[in-house]
Amino acid sequence: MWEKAICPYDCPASCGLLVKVENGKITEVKGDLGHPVSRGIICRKMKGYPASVYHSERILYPMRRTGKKGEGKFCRISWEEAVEEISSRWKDIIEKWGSETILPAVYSGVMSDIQRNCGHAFFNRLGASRIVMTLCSSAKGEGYRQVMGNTPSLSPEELKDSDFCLVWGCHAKATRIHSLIDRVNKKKDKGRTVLIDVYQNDTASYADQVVLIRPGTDGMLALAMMHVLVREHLADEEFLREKAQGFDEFKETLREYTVQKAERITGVRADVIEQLALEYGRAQAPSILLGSGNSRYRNGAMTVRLITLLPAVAGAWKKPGGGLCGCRVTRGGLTDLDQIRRPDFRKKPAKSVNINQLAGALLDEKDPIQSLYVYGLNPVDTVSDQNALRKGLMREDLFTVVHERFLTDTARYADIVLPATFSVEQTDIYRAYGYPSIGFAPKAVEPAGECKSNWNTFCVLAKAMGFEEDFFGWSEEEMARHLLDDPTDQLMRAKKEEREALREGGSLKMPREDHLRIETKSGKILFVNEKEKERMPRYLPVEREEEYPLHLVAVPSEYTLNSEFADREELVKARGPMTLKIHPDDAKPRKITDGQRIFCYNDLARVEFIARLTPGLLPGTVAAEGVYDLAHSLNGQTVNALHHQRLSDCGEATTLNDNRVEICLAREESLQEL
Ligand SMILES: Nc1nc2c(c(=O)[nH]1)N[C@H]1C(S)=C(S)[C@@H](COP(=O)(O)OP(=O)(O)OC[C@H]3O[C@@H](n4cnc5c(=O)[nH]c(N)nc54)[C@H](O)[C@@H]3O)O[C@H]1N2
Ligand SMILES: Nc1nc2c(c(=O)[nH]1)N[C@H]1C(S)=C(S)[C@@H](COP(=O)(O)OP(=O)(O)OC[C@H]3O[C@@H](n4cnc5c(=O)[nH]c(N)nc54)[C@H](O)[C@@H]3O)O[C@H]1N2
Ligand code: SF4
Ligand SMILES: [Mo]
Repeated sequence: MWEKAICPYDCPASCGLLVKVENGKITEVKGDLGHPVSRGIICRKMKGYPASVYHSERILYPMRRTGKKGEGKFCRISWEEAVEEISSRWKDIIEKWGSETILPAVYSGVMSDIQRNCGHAFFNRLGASRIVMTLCSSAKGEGYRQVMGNTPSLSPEELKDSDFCLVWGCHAKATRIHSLIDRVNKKKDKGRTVLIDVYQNDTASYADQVVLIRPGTDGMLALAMMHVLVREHLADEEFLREKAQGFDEFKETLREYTVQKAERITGVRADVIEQLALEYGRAQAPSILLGSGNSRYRNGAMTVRLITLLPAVAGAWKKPGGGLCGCRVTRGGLTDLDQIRRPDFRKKPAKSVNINQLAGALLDEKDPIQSLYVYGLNPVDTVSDQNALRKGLMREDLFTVVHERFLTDTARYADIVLPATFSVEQTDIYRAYGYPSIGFAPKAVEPAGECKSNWNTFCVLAKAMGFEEDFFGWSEEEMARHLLDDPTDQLMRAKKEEREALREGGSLKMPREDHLRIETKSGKILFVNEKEKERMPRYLPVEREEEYPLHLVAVPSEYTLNSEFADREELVKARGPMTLKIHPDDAKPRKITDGQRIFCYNDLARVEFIARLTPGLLPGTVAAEGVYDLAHSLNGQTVNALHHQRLSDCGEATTLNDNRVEICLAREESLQEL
């Protein structure tokens, strides 16, 4: 029997799946042709999902640590013992130090509404500290918002109508295959696609032109393009008069951003900038598919703010297919997350910890965290400053609970490990973040072993903590019903019959948005924003720590998804060992050749990689693809050990692409056979 399911991972499309159920287990997975966004196309990672769900190393019951922290030695215990130990330790901690010394840590392991958000209700009720969830793209969201407010950006499906598309800081082949298909299908007829990236990733083969740029300098490129548009009278004066605010004042500041100045900063040749600007300005409906790569910098929000101004200058939004794609896709939420997060359960304000500074928080002796509860997150592999984070997790006095599916690098530090379910074993609502689409999928099979979903785990913990709210007595099916029975204004825009059908399982797509209804207070696109610290957008350079001459960026891998799928041998094998892409001009003076083992280092760490020499990036840039686990590292650390805990200019976001490093040979022998 084939059942409808939806992919739970942190990917823009939330693909529709069909799972074959035999004897209470899923045995096959394929794309759901009826899904309005993914239309049957899914990635190879999810085609092999049954191998992950029934993997021999999956955690099937609660465990207590028997070895040292980090060592990975555990013994089986019952759920009753686990819950008793957690609740009695927490009651003790609350009495001695207060509830704020308990910190939950969650991010994007599971993206469906209930399972991702239900922990907030529990920890609000507990009075725990809050985790600020800005590990991904909050600087990008903030930069866009400062110009466009809540105006929805393009849905990727609209890109087919664009005759000139800039794929900007986006490895779409790995992370947005459907958006790329939406674009490329049209490209056969007319219209060019240009990739602007710091390295020639595999998306390049879908582009007509690749523009390589120095990391963190895209704001300067956008300014120089706008300089050319104004100089060549390609700015859409009529559109700007009607729809924008502050353009005349902003226009004056563009004088200094010449293409020659931009060449010195960005590394992109002046004539290429000129050509890009002219092509963009002369296109009928120019579009930008914006990834998050260039927002993960100390100037990330400003970079995105400047890129967001480009389509306004060109009046691109008024043409079908013109505008910017890759930011928020609907005006408001398709579900009301407060119904799951229950901010009303919190009795008084609590301190908050930024997820990118988790390491610092765990090592803070003045205000120590006594207990950490990790779920849907694998911070040892995905968060910055890996070595400091591991040092924090080693603290003997820190009571750590990890709710997981595998004994990840983080779970190895836990005092108690709880077994988590896979998506096909839980009921949930799935909103795609890259498309205006929403789906509902009841669980297809019962949980393996003694695994429990996040929702069911928090319900059990709530009971043990003596919480009496009815909410913690609901089943996840009841929670889903509450959400679907009380649709948001946004969801009400969907056709009635489609909303009805959603309750039975499946997905719907929202009607196309009117991008000309600008959702700022004044109803105008904001060139100048009086509410911001930087009222006038301008180029903000990222500081360079001169002792380290190279810039390191960390980019996604096609074979894995953040730290997920490390369990799948075929994917890990296809991905290969940890490599660092280096330009030959940087390798030569350091006597580094292709395939050698090298160290990449800065003041935080010394991480070993295999050197991959390529002309596909500018000299001065090095790039590491993929999130590796420590077992697949070369010297027990990964690229995240080289990332500082610094935050972006606005949005308190990660700056994981903003690292200065040096490289040197690790050993003489070549390891080309790897
Ligand atoms: N070097 C480098 N670092 C990165 C990135 C990069 O590209 N390169 N990307 C960054 C980005 S954009 C992001 S969003 C973050 C993501 O970082 P994380 O939020 O850590 O995301 P994942 O690695 O996807 O998942 C974390 C864990 O959630 C577990 N999990 C999955 N489903 C469930 C569930 O239902 N319940 C529970 N309890 N656990 C579950 C998985 O087993 C997995 O171990 O990483 C960031 N870090
Ligand atoms: N296969 C796979 N799919 C994924 C993920 C994965 O790890 N693997 N991760 C998921 C997650 S959590 C997310 S957030 C999404 C989206 O993931 P994003 O992080 O938005 O990744 P992309 O936008 O695809 O790729 C980032 C691109 O930005 C480039 N870049 C870095 N710095 C700069 C810069 O300064 N300027 C320019 N122009 N480019 C720069 C990098 O080289 C890279 O090609 O993908 C999701 N899908
Ligand atoms: S991981 Fe991404 S591309 Fe693959 S099935 Fe899931 S949503 Fe689709
Ligand atoms: Mo992300």
